[in-house]
Amino acid sequence: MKNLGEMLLRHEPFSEIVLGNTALARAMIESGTEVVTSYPGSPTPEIASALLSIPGEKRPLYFQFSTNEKVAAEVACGASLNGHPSCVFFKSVGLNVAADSFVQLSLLELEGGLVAVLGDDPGANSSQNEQDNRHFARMAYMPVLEPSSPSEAYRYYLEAMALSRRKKMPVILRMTTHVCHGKEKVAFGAWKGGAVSTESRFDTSGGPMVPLTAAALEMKRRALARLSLAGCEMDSHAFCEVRKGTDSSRGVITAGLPFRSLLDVLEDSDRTPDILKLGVVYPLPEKSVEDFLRAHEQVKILEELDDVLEKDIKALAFDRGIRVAIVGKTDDDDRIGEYTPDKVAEVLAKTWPDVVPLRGAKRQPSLAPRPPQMCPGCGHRSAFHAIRQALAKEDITVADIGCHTLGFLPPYEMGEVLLSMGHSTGTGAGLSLFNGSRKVVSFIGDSTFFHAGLPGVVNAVFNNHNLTLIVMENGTTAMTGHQDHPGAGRNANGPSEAIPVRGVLEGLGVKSIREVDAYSQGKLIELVREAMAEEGFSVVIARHPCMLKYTREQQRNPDYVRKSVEVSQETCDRLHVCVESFGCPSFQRDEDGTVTVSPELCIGDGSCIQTCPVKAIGLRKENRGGEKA
Ligand SMILES: Cc1ncc(C[n+]2csc(CCOP(=O)(O)OP(=O)(O)O)c2C)c(N)n1
Repeated sequence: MKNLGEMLLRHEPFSEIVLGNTALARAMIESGTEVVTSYPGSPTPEIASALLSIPGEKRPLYFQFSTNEKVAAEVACGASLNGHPSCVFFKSVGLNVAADSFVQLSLLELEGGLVAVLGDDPGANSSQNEQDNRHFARMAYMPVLEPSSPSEAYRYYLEAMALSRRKKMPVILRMTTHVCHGKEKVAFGAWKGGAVSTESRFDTSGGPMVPLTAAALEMKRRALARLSLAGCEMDSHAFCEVRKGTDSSRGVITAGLPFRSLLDVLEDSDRTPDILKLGVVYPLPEKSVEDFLRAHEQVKILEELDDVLEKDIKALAFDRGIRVAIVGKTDDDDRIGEYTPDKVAEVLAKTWPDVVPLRGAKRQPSLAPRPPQMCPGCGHRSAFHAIRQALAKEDITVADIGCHTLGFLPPYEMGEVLLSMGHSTGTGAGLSLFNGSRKVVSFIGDSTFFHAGLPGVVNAVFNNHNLTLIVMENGTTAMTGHQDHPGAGRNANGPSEAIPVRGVLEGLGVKSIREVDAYSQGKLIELVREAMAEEGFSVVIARHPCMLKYTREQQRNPDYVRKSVEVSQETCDRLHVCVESFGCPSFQRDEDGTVTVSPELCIGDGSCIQTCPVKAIGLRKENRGGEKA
């Protein structure tokens, strides 16, 4: 695909091989979605990259990265109330942050419609848990469509937006990692083009919008009525597809990725059950499910993560007196991990061993697993290497979420507990209570600081907690692909006023603030020691730009010359601080203890030079005298 932005704006129908996330971006444009908001998190950021690949002046919708998922949901809600078809998207655990506002959305008259695209992450590929957001749908009275492929993601988004606009209710499109990142040839429709309307359609005459006691109940009644109507509308062939197998006594009810994996598993089987593939997973399409149950003697519910469909289907069978054997999860293992073909084969074999063909050994990944690690030149590495030297062995360290979570791994081993984005100040504060002998140090990244870190800081000031917070400031949201945050001086649409971390801390009443470039390791050690020696709440800002981002930007310059350090073999006395304590992956230790530098990995930042006790590391001769990164 030559130019993603141009492709997304094509007027005539076309087919293209695209990611599920790219298919969604086109669906947003085709459906006339006018406002899209998000907070970055895997598996969804490529939706934003696709939309942002369209130059701002040509982009037919407004997009923003909000400060967190709750604000993103609120901005999309406000835009929809004003008549603009809106979409908010974020990752699975983002819904926990958004929840307070999110659960209210169905109580409103969303004039323009609102689709919430949720990127669930079975297998916890890049999340702190595997949470199944179908549970939230029940609490929030929102229908959930669940595509199993990029083509379906495209089609279901269009359906979700149409339903949402018709009924003025929010609709969830539940994506999962492989559907977001899978590629498929998708047949797209036409797009007429068109400008965003500036007419304000905010109007409260359609019913109450402020849920004060009696109104809250009336609003709930309206939400429930809409949900059940939407459920009936979606109980159709468009979302409930039956595939005939060779064994008509048995059936499988499934949805999403498990459906695709099931097809893969059954490819070589000669005893294949019928399949009911659900595109709508909440509310349960009762008529389609009932018909399927009545037509079979045994039905297996094949669903990833929790037993959401299973519970609903068993209840339906009981209520309607259907005589059928329903088998869902057989053990806790069935609730864990992604339903890849291997996993589906394993799960299905526990119920129907004869249906699952004998598969050879599990497909092995072609690459050996490698632990994640910080990039060469990462300021977080310098910071951890230094801070480790400032801490006593018994001190307690609290991790937060971001690239700096990798400080948990050897050789730094810092950050001993982790809950969620922005938790570290609060959790650290709790750990500091009745704790006279062990100092507490919490870490937080700058995007996280703005996202959910501020209330913890306010609490630490308000309640005089005794801990040191280290803000690992690299100027970007590095872990999810370098999205701008409020401190970056840019937003998704261009330059914006940077909100300085230090200024915010001062404004929040923090009295003890120190800051230093994370590459100045000696100074950082000194500042952390000073901060920890104080009673009360102290903050150290360890700042260095994300070097992956910086290097990528530099490489766009045709005059860019890649630099590298080298190890003087005459001076090196094999203390191995560079490989064992500093741990930059550019250093390689041979079996005889010789250390060399891989020039393909090294970026010549020189942050390692100071770590060598015998000064054996230096810039390569040809790079000396040049500008330092
Ligand atoms: C509630 C929630 N939203 C989004 C994410 C995805 N996510 C993981 S780390 C991160 C931000 C990291 O940025 P920052 O705090 O600046 O640390 P850095 O990676 O730059 O070191 C995000 C958005 C998440 N884990 N949880």
